[in-house]
Amino acid sequence: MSTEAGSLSCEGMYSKLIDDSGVQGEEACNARPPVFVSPSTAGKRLAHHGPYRVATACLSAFCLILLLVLVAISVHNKSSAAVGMGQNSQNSSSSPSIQMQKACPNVTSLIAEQNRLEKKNMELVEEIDQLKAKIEKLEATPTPPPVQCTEDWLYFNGSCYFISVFGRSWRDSQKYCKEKGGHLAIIHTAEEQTFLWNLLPRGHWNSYWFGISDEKLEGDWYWVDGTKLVGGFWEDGEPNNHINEDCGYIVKTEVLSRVATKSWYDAPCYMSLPWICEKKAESTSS
Ligand SMILES: [Ca+2]
Ligand SMILES: [Ca+2]
Repeated sequence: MSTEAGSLSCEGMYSKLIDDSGVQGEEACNARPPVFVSPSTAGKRLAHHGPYRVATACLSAFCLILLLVLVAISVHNKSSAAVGMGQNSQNSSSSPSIQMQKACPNVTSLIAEQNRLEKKNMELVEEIDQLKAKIEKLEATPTPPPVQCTEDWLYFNGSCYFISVFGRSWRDSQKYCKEKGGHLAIIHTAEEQTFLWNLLPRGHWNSYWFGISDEKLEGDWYWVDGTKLVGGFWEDGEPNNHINEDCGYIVKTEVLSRVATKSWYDAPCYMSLPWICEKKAESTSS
């Protein structure tokens, strides 16, 4: 009985020693007489110390969780910073090269365009110089006064020409032209010959006196201004003086193969033919 009572006393005491120092357990059990602690008293003591323990445990757990959260945030921030720095460093290292790669084609095309524009500019400068030289040459050349022809007279290269629609003898034709201030046409160039030829209408044998004759000496053809004929635009086989033909005329037929530079014939001067007058074009300033 005494042993069981001692055990019970020690159990009650151990319950008490949970709150007190554990060192005192054995000594108290051996040195002091066993003291009975009622369950109500022990419950009061436990109720008195329990909330502190729970609060301490909760506070510790909370602190631990908070510490873990802080550590996690710190680690995350460091990782993000490291990644950001890595990206920045990568961007900073790759951006110039990428930009260079993108910029290089543009630079090449710009250089090519610049070269093209410089070449074009040189051509334009050269053209401007040529135009300036032409302008200086034109300004140095005296401008002929403007000329005009009276009604029914047509202008070509400083002369006015009249083509009649009725016929007269060669001599009367020359008289008509002199009365108008001119003479029968004197034709020195192929251009002048072609100009007059183009004015003439086509016909079976359309014939027009012009200012040439060999009345003074057969075979020696002279213009009405007294100058000797050089060359001429005779048809093949003309002049042939076939029936004492001493005056020259131009023929334009309907044969399209005929040409202006082979259209002169000689005929008797008394024949009645239309004629071509020529006179110097008048200046409008006079
Ligand atoms: Ca003749
Ligand atoms: Ca003839």
